[in-house]
Amino acid sequence: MTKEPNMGTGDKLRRAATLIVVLGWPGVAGAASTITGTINFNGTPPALRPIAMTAEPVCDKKHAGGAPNEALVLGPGNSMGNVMVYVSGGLPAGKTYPAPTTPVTFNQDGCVYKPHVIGLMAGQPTKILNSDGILHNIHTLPKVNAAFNRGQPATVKEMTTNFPKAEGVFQVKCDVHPWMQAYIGVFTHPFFSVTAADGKFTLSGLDPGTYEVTAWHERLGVQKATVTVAANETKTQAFKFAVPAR
Ligand SMILES: [Cu+2]
Repeated sequence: MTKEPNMGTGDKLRRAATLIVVLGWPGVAGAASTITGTINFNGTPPALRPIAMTAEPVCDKKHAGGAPNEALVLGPGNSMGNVMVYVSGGLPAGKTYPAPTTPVTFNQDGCVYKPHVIGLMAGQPTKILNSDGILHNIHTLPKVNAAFNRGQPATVKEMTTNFPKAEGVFQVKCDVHPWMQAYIGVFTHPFFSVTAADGKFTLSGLDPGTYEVTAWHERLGVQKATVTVAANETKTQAFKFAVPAR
């Protein structure tokens, strides 16, 4: 047994600092690589009709001219929104990533789920809001996690749940309003990103390594790429989706 003789706090701190410099700080130093890029639609996009909500006047009133169909959201140059981009392979074995305690929130507003595509971490609290003042029924259709199927009457503004297990993207629907659909992906790591209409995604804080990156779209399927990043490097990876040939 060794005892440190007469080691003051300052000495201990200096020694600890030296050890950190020498040994590195596992899990922090080195995890500074980034994969970024843009998702685009290739070809002539189909015209999607707005969603008719006349069956629910409260919601219909919130959408002058009909609610946009979010199954295909395009930006300038046919950049694509609502694509879930995530690391699907290659993370360091045994490394774990704590789930945030900050809840992910999704709202039912104008009989539309906001956001339409949601990425969250396993165990992360999830808040379900009802801004419509009418009955909705949230019904998740997972394969791994337990299904959540609960009515949310006008009086209940907020419910909370969580999805304890990692699972690829699954659908959420409303049993009252058949046009209401959203999609949830549950991850055990924070390397996922849902594109806005500008199609841009960023996966940052990665260790150097070779990763499989998946881009998922509700109608146009899945694209995969293999991307290698060195320490502190940023690599760009584009994805293009098209309507599959018949
Ligand atoms: Cu509803």
